Amino acid sequence: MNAAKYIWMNGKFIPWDEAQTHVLSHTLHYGNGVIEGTKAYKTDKGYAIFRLNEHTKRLKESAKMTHIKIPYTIEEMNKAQIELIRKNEFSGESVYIRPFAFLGYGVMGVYHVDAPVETVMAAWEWGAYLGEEGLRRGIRLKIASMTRPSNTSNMGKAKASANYLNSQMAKFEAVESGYDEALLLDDQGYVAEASGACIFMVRDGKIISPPNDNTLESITQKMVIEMAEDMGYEVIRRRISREELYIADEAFLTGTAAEITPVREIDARIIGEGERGPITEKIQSGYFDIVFGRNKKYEHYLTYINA
Ligand code: PPE
Repeated sequence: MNAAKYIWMNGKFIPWDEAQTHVLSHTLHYGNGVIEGTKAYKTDKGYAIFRLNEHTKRLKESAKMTHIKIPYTIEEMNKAQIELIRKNEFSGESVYIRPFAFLGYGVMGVYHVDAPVETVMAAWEWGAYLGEEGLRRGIRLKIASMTRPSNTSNMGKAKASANYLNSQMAKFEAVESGYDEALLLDDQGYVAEASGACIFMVRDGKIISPPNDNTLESITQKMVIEMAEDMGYEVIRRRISREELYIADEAFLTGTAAEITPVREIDARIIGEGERGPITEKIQSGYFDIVFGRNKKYEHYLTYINA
């Protein structure tokens, strides 16, 4: 990964290499940690963080769900992220921000509430999540043999570290099988989400994405829906089964890291023409216009770090 200069840890900026934790940290053993993934883009007016407050709020909400008491307010954490981008003096087109909270050292055993809470904001330059070529040509998806954990056994709306074991196993299976990314079904067999992104399909000019019944409440998904409706498309939230995806005209993934990544193949079925579809292309360029500050209408979603 691309190291940066500073990391914000428990209220202070410290050199990147000094942001350390004990090997007996609670989260390393039992997996209760919460993360965010936020992105800053280099606009004409300097770096701007996209939908900062919503990401920070979701971190707080994930922590509430998994019962981690983050001792900082949303405002304090927003400020830390703005300062983090300034202090690190990045130069790339975009910067990924990873705010997170985990349980530190001092308590062993599953009962977690007495473990100390560590709060961290880190940022680094991270290129295209599924590759530059994936953004242009589309990626190949494999439906994983494992499903998303059901709502009776996990909390899919918490962006909790523990949920990423499921994502990791699915991703590993997909990559081992020669695909780029994994798509997970829910425990009822309906399409849920990819290992680290949401999914949309296009059929007969309509844009369709599953409800968040068994997925993260994705901020990029919300952005795409608002933008697509403004462009005049009909957007439908409803359950999708796997065979319907196979015959979609277009499909694409959405996420902070994945941005808008076209899907050209799913389980050896070519989607549409096997390339980035025309509606996908419009959504993708519309999204980049928003995050790079080229669309005034959505500028309220940007927090300029030099403002
Ligand atoms: N579902 C999952 C499981 C997920 O991890 C993400 C984001 C999304 C949906 C999309 O959410 P949003 O970013 O709010 O639109 N995945 C993050 C982590 C990726 C990683 O590998 O790390 C991200 O995109 O930042």
